[in-house]
Amino acid sequence: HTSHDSRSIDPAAKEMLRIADREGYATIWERYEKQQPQCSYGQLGTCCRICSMGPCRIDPFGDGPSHGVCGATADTIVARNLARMAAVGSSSHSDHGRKVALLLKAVANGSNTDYRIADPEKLVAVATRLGIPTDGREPAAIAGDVATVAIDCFGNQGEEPIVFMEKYMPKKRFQRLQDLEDTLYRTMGAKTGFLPRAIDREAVDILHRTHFGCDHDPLSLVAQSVRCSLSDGWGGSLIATELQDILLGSPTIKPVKANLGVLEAESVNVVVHGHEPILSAKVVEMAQSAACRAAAEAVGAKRVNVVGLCCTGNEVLLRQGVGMAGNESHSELAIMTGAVDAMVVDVQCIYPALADLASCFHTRFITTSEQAKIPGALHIQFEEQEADAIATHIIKTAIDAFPNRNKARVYIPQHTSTAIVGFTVEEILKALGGTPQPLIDLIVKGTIKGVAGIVGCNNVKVQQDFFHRTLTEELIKRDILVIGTGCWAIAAAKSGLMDLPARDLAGPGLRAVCGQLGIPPVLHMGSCVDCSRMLNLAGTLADHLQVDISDLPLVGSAPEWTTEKAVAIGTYFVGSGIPVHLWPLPPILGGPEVTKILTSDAKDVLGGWFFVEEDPVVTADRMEQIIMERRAALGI
Ligand code: NFS
Repeated sequence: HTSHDSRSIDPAAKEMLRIADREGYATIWERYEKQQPQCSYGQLGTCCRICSMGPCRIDPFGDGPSHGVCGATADTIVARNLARMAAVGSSSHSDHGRKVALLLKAVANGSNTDYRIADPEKLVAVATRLGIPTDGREPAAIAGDVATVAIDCFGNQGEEPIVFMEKYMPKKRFQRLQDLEDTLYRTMGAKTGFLPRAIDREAVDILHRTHFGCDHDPLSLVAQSVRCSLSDGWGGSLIATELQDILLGSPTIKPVKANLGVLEAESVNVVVHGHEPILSAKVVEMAQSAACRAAAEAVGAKRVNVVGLCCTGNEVLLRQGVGMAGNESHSELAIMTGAVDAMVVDVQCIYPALADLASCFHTRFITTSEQAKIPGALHIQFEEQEADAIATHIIKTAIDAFPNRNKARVYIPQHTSTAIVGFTVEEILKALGGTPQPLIDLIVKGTIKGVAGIVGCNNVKVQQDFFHRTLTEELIKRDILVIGTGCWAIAAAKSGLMDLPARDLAGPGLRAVCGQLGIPPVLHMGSCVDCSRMLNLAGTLADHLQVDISDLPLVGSAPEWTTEKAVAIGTYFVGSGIPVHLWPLPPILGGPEVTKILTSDAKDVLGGWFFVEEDPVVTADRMEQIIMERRAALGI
């Protein structure tokens, strides 16, 4: 075994890993060791399994074959694999968004009465942005129109760009992408689009063009990856965020607790894990019902304590102030506490290993989506039109499990940190007095040098939270405001970086600003679909200054990234004009041309590009350097 300390920097994780070793529970870390050495062709992206003449592998050192059986080069293979990752990642975010759009439609036409329009103000704001009339109209009528526009973004068969992108993307960026299409058409004679036509279409386009014998041109494959990813960031994810705010309420700034210490020895503990707050928000709501409270008391529990993991945890954290049990690598550790009565999951980022692990305990591991079934789990299908009843049934299942809890095996590591969360664009603007101008002034003066957006997961190849925490600390030290989402945000919350005293870790400029505004130096903007909030913030600044996003001192990072969704996010940041750092290595280095396009050519074409770096301090240096170069170009 590697030592506990090399697996995680989180104190709660270290305690739980000691128990895992003692009890012999398998973990991601242990299974990772058993996978060594991992395939280097896979790491470089140069294995192809697309047709049955393969699988083919291209030797990166030039010793073996240089072409697949069909003649595909390393660059073709790498670009196709990358495009498929972008398509899967975009589809995951966007399919989530689709469900929210369909639910808004159902609420608007009265066919769903378990949900309601929780934030009419946000509804009017979204409708206004989309050019939908609101004056004197009933919320349901407006909501119906908003839902129709959103649904149309998925399946429209026209050639014009999707409406949400057109209405939300800052003008200069939209123009640049449009001009780019014309330029590439003129110079390459190729029809290469960057503006997505429909969300579903761009993903299907990738499935088609990466079929045997279609697109073999690395540039064209990368361009379509960008278009598909943009349909996620300015389409599917944006729709998820905006419509969830309408249906579930917009997040507000509030303090919460983060880490495994949010589990309660005396209560029925329900962990919601996955991504869709349509489910998790209901579980939180129903846990407070008189019936559930009475049922919990009847089995001798203090109450039903719902806590979150991963992005659905972020959703209920932001809106309902629910405690956060942890990020991706915490999911097994939560069950090992022996204090989880039910873990309720929907879609995405759920280890199948959780089913086996839960069976070592009294824990009910409950799947709820037909898109994410897991052998060994108890499946309770979630249906939006019976949301209240099904959420109640789920909680009762947890309550029924509570008496089977073996108290002698319960160990809850007593670690929590306070985090101030809920920094949506609306809340940031409110804190600034209603306009982005004060933030712009601070950046112009250099009090804040720029803004870094950090996203992404945990990855067993990186000590858990180490890169997230070190990079974040290094950036705020350099007077760079850090914003972000996803499992990074959970890492930051657990590390105390989202609490007010963390301002003492910031440079003098940022520290003063935090003191003045009463905010932490590191801002939680939400779940991974809420990366759209970061795009929106960037867009708000760009439009206010009448510049492109790529002119602004902004930079992104996905340290500890794991999933295909992270590929989509990184790619739509780049396509939106934001340079993005990545670690671990993306599986592209076996394709020299693809690597050059993404790390160098993209700079001129899109204004955003990728760079790879293993050391967090060097990463912070490079991010600062990018910010300083952009400041210089703006003459500030
Ligand atoms: Ni984002 Fe969020 Fe976490 Fe990674 Fe998964 S939960 S959607 S993909 S692992 S940050």
